[in-house]
Amino acid sequence: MKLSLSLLLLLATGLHAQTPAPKPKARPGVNYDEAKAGNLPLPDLKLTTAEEWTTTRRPEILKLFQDHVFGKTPENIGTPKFEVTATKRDALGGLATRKFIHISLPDRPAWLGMDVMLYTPNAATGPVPCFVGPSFGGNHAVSTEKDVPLSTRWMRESKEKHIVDHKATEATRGTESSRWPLEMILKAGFGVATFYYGDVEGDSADGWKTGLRAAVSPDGANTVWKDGEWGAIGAWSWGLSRVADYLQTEKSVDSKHLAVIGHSRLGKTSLWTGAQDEHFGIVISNDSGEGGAALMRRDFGETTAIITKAFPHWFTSTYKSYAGNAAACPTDAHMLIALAAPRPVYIASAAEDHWADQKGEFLSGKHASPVYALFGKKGIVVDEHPAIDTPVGDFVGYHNRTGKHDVTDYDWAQYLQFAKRHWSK
Ligand code: GTR
Repeated sequence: MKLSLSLLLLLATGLHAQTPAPKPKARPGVNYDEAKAGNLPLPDLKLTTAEEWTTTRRPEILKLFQDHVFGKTPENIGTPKFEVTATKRDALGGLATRKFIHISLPDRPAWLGMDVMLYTPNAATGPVPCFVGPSFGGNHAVSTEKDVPLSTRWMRESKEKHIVDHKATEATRGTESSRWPLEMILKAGFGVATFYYGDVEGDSADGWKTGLRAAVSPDGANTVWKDGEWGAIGAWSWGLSRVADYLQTEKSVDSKHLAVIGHSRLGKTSLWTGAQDEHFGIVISNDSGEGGAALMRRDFGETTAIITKAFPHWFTSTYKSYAGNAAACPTDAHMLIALAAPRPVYIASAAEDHWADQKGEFLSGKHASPVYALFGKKGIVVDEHPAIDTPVGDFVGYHNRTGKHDVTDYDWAQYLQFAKRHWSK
């Protein structure tokens, strides 16, 4: 008894805070030395008043991200059509109602559309707040329910994930379920709407040719992408916004309380979605790293040069001109975070995920915080990168969780708490 009491005390006084930070594994050509990360001045947010921010500065910064990073989402894409294709009232052993919604563009038949899977808790007495996020593996990978249709779309080849000849197999069922703890989310009183990001377009250099971007471009698969035109992240973001559109019509969901969430490349997508679409009242970036929450002016882990070489299709073509020359780019990640303001935004890192530059992810939230102050809201008020497993911040939340690049129950526990805190105000 004595022992467990003192253990409890130790925990309460911050045993976690003493967890030593894991060391990064050396990688040729990649800097993991904090002393060499550099300290370039960030582009000035040029803050005056909340009103001026909303009417002038925010639109200016949004345009900078369109021109230099993600590209502009075309305005003439057409009106989406929403069809509820299946409803199951006793999903997950009676815990939830599960719906599938097919979203298509009748004027753009070359695009095959996207299949959204929506779970809402049956215990709810009214419309519920809802997390909206794309998945890497498809609805059948998010859910463990055997009657979820297996995605038939192109997927990135992966032995480990049982993707064979670029197709999902039965063995891929549930493989992403640890990242989507449905029971935990539903029991907390939230809904979940998700879809396979590859429904919008495949995540490969040529994915756009058979996806949304070719289908909506007059030149189709012959399009030559010009500077400032959208990349794959822009297309995936467009998909997220169409889910938000559908949810405006969904009675079981409180459409005023939607949180956009994404991990890694989909965390970059989540931030860009939150920046463009104010239907999302909370924006969550899980381990989004370079091109997401990590400051590009820091040379630590992945850099602009590395990401634009490996994944040029994610961004607008201009972005690669900042490879090795981040200082010339008129944006940095603190501005991407600030585009969510005054809406709450949460940034998560993982202690072993040095590739994503945890400190750079923290600093973007920290340096976005003055925008929240304009609105009389507190962002991140601590100055130092917090200890592992120590969430900080009010309207800008941040934590650096024990473990690797992933989404875990710990991450979700913080997101659920964060959403409850802000939405019960
Ligand atoms: C990596 C990429 C990261 C991150 C990650 C992911 O290969 O370098 O920027 O996006 O993929 O999405 O899993």
